[in-house]
Amino acid sequence: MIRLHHVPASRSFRVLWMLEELGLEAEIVTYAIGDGSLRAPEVLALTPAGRVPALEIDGQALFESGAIVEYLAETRAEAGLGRPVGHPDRGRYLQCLHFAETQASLIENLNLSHIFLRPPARPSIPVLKITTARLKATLGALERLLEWRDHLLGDFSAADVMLGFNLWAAPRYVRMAPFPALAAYRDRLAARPAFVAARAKDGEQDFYDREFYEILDV
Ligand SMILES: N[C@@H](CCC(=O)N[C@@H](CS)C(=O)NCC(=O)O)C(=O)O
Repeated sequence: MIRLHHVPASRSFRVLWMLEELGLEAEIVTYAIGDGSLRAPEVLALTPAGRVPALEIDGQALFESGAIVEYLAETRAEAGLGRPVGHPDRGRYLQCLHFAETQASLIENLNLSHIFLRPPARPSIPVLKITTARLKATLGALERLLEWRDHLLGDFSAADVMLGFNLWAAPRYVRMAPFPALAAYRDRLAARPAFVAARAKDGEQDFYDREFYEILDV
């Protein structure tokens, strides 16, 4: 039995997508951010910071999307989505897996400032500007990489699941026109049957209520 603890359109989508790439069936338990469901004791027993994803698999419960994606790639190695020790792309593979969370933590900070902060609390405009510029810089780095290859390491890998997922959230905060290679890459990922299957199981997100969030300097 595999059970995924999931919030639609959140980082747990990476695991949902990865499970589909591997052809693994899972029960999905869905939560919402902000309704307290992620703070229930039985959830905290699986994921102590009350965050998703958590994955029950192989007789254990794992949290941290990067660790789970890497674990799945390693333990289901026949699918070829990992880059094992000794593989020439091993270093760049690990770098991409971890860079995904550098980028996602910038998106998370922007989510907090733009969406989750409630009056009378007010976001800091300089912090918003710096965080947005940093997110843009990470997108620029990926754009340069993907100008001359179809996927981060050439062929599709688990690193694309980790980083590719971010491309559905980053455009809420950064205009994507300067990043045509990223747009084409996102289209390639979206066309994967496993991505389509994961989207069908994902559920509707309920935190973004705008296509794009401007920094309102008021
Ligand atoms: N580094 C962690 C971050 C997990 C995380 O922050 N997940 C968010 C959703 S994207 C969450 O569960 N937030 C719930 C909350 O902050 O209450 C991972 O990659 O799994």
